[in-house]
Amino acid sequence: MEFHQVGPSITNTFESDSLLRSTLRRVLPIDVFAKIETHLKHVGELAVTDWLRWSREAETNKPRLLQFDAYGRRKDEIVMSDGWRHLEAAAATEGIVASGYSREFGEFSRVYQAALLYLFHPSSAFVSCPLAMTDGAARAIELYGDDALKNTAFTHLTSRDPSKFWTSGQWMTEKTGGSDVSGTSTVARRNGEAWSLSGVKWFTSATTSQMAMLLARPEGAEEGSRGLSLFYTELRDAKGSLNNIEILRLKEKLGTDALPTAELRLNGLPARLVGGEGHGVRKISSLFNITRVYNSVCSIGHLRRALDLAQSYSRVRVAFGKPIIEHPLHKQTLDVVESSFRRAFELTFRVAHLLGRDETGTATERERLLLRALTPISKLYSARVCMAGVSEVVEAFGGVGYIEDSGIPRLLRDAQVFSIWEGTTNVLALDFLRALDKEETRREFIAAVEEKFSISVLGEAWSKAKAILAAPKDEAQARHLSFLVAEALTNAA
Ligand code: MFK
Repeated sequence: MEFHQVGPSITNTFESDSLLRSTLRRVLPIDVFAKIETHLKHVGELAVTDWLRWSREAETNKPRLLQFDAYGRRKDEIVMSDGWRHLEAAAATEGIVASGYSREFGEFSRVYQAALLYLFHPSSAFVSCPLAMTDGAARAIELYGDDALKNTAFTHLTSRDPSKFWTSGQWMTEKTGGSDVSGTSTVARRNGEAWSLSGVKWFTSATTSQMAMLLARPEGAEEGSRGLSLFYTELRDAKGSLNNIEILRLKEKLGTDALPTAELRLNGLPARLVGGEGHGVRKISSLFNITRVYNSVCSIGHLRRALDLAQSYSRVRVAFGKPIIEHPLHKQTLDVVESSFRRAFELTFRVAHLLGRDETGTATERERLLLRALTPISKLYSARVCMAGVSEVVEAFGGVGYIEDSGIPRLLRDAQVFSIWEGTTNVLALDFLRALDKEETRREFIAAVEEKFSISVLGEAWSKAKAILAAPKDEAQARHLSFLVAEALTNAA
């Protein structure tokens, strides 16, 4: 009889994830763990049943842009799959954004949320991307919004009711500025209290959202990022038509196929100023610091899924007379990926906890500094670990890993986005230097790290990092330094 290889299988991703469970048990008070355990089990089951089915459907039925109706009228409608809509609704129901704001578990709320997102992301077809921006927008409104925005937009963004839940875009990237946002050329014109914005937004990944936060330069404002202001806009009017927005095209991307990423032209888009004029980059950093935490959580969730598949496959695939997991070299190869995954996991959950402490006013000054400095480190490190690990997983499947309908190539294409989305590795490494700009801050950072970790655990990587931190600032070392810090802080993982 002809031989057919059995494929990999995955089961409830909460129950099968001993690292997630042990980390939550260690970090959370017993009563908090007891309260969330049932929910996480439920979510872990959805991740291998309904969500997995819907995400496959969303990835197969990619978004389509219908620019014109049959009579040539412009309509600029993005048609999304049922799978995508189900996943967005599920995200609301399970409180993936809301859990970060109800704060029922105080300083542990972001840890709980990170666990939810980690389980959701790999079966979400990147609905996790609009959720990241939604959460970031909620945070920016919490910090800078007026009462009207807090009572409307914020309530929608943090709703658990799918019929009320809104997602938000974060429209920052323009042709003139991807990493260098100071080059933003969208112009804001004032008419009394009202503003209208005109320009082209080059990457907008939540074009089906109800609202967006974006940067624009008020007429006459100074050059550079300080002259930019932060704005809030609603994409559609009361009749559901786009508010002076043209969708120019959907991007053809390397991966993240289910996600509608578009180029937009704003022709006098009505908008509201958030937090007063100027210092737009500083204000929108409250948003992208959240999306960077999401990026880290999604990276480790993504790699966990890839590893689960490779480990499962290694138990059912037989070569040279035994399952390939019993071949020491194959086992060692997967173990190396598993161990780098554990490091990235440890760092990401640490940052999530610091974020929760900061937002609930329980963080010390040193912890606030650690949060600021480790957010870019966790983001750049988890992205790189994910990309390298998924590449190894593709190889662990041999030829099948190179074949589309195994689902494995998609994992690799999608992983590549993590080091670009919300800032490249180099931009993040430089952000780490920005966070430690002053000599005094660098000394405080070293003290904060040594207060939390024993020197023997931090090891040689920490000694090397400290030597670089003590020397005059050298941008060319930023990346090397960032990886040394990540390695030192995760030695115990
Ligand atoms: C999921 C799939 C997605 C689908 C495909 C997506 C493909 C990719 C699409 C994208 O375009 S993602 C890219 C998104 N873009 C970014 O993440 C921006 C990357 N660039 C940076 O992060 C730059 O470092 C930055 C724009 C912040 C540089 O801006 P500036 O204005 O030249 O920096 P400057 O002058 O140092 O900082 C201005 C202010 O912001 C300062 O505050 P003050 O006004 O009080 O002095 C900084 O301290 C503050 N700031 C900057 N970064 C900060 C921050 N504050 C807190 N946290 C930070 N991280």
